[in-house]
Amino acid sequence: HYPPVCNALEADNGALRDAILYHLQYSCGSTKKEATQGELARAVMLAVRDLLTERMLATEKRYQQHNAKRLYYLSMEFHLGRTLGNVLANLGLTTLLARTMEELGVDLEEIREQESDGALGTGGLARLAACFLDSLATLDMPGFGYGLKYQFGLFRQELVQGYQKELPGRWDTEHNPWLISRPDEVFAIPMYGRVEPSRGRNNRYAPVWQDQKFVLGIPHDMPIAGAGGKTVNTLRLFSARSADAFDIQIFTANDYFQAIRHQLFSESVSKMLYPSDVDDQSLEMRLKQEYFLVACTIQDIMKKYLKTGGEISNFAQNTAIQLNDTNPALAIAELMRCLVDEHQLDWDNSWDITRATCAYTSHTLVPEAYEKWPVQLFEKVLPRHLQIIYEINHRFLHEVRLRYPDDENAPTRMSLIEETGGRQLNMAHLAIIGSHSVNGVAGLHSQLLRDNVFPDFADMFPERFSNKTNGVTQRRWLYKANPPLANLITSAIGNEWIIRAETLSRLDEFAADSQFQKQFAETRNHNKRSLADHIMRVTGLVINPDSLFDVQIKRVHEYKRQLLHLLYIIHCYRAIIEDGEPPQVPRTHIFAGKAAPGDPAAKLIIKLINNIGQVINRDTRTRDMLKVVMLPDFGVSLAEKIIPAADLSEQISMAGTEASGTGNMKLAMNGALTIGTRDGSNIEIMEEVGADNFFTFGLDADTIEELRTENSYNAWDYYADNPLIRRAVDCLDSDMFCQEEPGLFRDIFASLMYEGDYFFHLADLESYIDTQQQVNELYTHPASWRKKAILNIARSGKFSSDRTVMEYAETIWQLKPVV
Ligand code: 26M
Repeated sequence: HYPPVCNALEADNGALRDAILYHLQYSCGSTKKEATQGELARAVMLAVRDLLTERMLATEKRYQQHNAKRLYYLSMEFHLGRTLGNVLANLGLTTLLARTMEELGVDLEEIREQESDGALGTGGLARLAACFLDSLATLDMPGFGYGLKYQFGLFRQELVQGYQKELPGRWDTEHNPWLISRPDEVFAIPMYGRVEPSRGRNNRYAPVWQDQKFVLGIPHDMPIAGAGGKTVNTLRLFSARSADAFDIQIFTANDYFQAIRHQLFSESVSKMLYPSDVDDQSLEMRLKQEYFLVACTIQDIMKKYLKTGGEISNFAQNTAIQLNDTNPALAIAELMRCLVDEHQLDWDNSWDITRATCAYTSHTLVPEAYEKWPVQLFEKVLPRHLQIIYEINHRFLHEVRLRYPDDENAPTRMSLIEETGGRQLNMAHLAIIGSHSVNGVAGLHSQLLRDNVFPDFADMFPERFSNKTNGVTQRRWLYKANPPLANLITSAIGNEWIIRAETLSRLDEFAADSQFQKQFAETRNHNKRSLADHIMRVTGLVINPDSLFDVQIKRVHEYKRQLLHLLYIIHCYRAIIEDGEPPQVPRTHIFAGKAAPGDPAAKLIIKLINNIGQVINRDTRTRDMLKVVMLPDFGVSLAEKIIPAADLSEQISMAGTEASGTGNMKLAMNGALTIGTRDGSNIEIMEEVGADNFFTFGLDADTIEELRTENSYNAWDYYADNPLIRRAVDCLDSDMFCQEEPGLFRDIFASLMYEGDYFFHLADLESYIDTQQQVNELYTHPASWRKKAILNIARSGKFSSDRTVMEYAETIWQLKPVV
């Protein structure tokens, strides 16, 4: 069973209080009387951090004693959210701290609200990485995150007159109490320069990379505590510093401005997170960032490995590197450079080691998301790495020709270098060739990777390809985010589910129990009231807490089809005002999500959500039957507020576009019912919870593929055949929702009707409306609804990231718990 942690502290109440007061005085230079909320929060976090630091050191010692194999999870993004509440939950300190703060006369909730989200990421890939770190530590596995310490993480979103406005995020990386900076462990990272051929030892060809510029990488460690608090791993984030700042000479050399300029140039490398889903102009900076992460990481791994007495030849037996999408795929070239140039290993040995070490996960089916680097740019920044990539390619294409002698196009299709449209490096090809494992993140996604995206590679290396369906940590997303429900679950089945999510299945027998249902409904009502209060505070809008809460919370992107949801809302609105047909149940539609700053289509969708809300919310004819809310600044903390209050989870991407989805899992785990297409992990959620307990609709991926190849989707057919569809879509051509800015949404109308609509909205709209009708129907039978909701929780065990991480550990990393 889940151990009640930190028993010692529980007994020794005074210790935590003393530690907080100590830090208030000596770390914040303040007193209890004078301290601001911010200073109190800092003192609390530092006191808690001390507990983590002890465990972190003990954990490292344990790993060294066991000479344990280590996993390095390389990711350009980690979306951590707040840390304090999560640490308290995992260490079992929540009650003790609450009591301590009460004694000190401080409101713990206010202190917790002081912490801002660590949002060093844009979307699902970044949050998945954070869930994996939680699971690795909980499973006592030596798994370490490696990323960048951006000065500016993801932008903060405000809504100004319904438009997204981007502001700097609030996460303070400079004075962050969780981060332990280690300036003494600095790494020097070379870039630019040129390669000179020369003869090394034994007359061996030994190219020399010369005249490089150096950027320094400083590591900062964030302790990652697992449940129970026995294991505390780290997330290591690098920040960039100028090499010259450490070289006093340049400042005394009378070239002050030159020195400062060089400093700015270097430090810009970790300045900000690029919203990855946008083609931007700053390609060169992005390339430097990706390389900087990879180079710091490989140096660090190698240094640690050698320091603990490891032999280079055994490197892969002791080290696993997981590449979180292609962003860190350069690790393959950098590891080769390190082995060949710095450790003078021969090529074949180096290549075997590299491939045995690295593994690659793809997270998308969006074609634009597959990274390609212009060869020219690459050559300028990383001349030695380009040579290495040419050599890898040369040898690989030789294999391809031997293997497919009759397929003369195979080498062109599979090459690392694309010759069409300007020479470009294909990073996915590098990742596949240089890894022993390639995986997708849900069953359908992995199949589509094999069949459609990388068919040549799947044919040549079938054993490399596998599926690892995503998961989420139930500790943050249920235990911490939803205490009323978590307590109810524990009172029914005990608390083992916190570390063994599959035991949630014990709830199955409570699904029809009227007493349990009643208590479940109470938790839901409580959460819905809290969310209604929050909505009131943030937007000024009064919503009906007894209405059905219908939520769509995720990045705003055309493929996720927020527009489909909006067309349904418009349909409902017109049915009320024109047909006098109020819906069977009152609904509140709750949206939240950010658009990429460089994605005008997504930004216009945000404006449309807000305008539809404006019009509908103040139309007295809808009374409290229909409301539309958009909450600003979606992120982990807002998700933690919305998810526990959701009745219905919208997962309506066009089939074949959402790699997996993880919000769908969080919502199901909290007892929301899903309305979803047969896409990503929706398919597996439906399999687990049962088709009776899931609302599915729309075309499947095969049918969509067919329509596309036959070129037979025609939006006008659906428009002509169904007057309700026409009535809804026509609103976008009119100024119904943009009286003040006439014609504002005509581009959306055009994208749906004239431009072939890549996302086939209208093909699924009728089926979606019908299914929403079934949702209403069911909601009028509370007992049936609750039973299905409880069954969703009971059968969500598969979607714990503990399960996912165990699968990676067994089949890709060969990683074992170290206890
Ligand atoms: C890039 C350029 C232009 C347009 C879009 C992109 C782009 C799209 C997706 C870039 C990156 C993208 O994916 C990153 C990501 O977060 N993917 C998500 O990963 C999650 C974890 O595996 C999955 O659950 C989500 O389905 C997937 O979208």
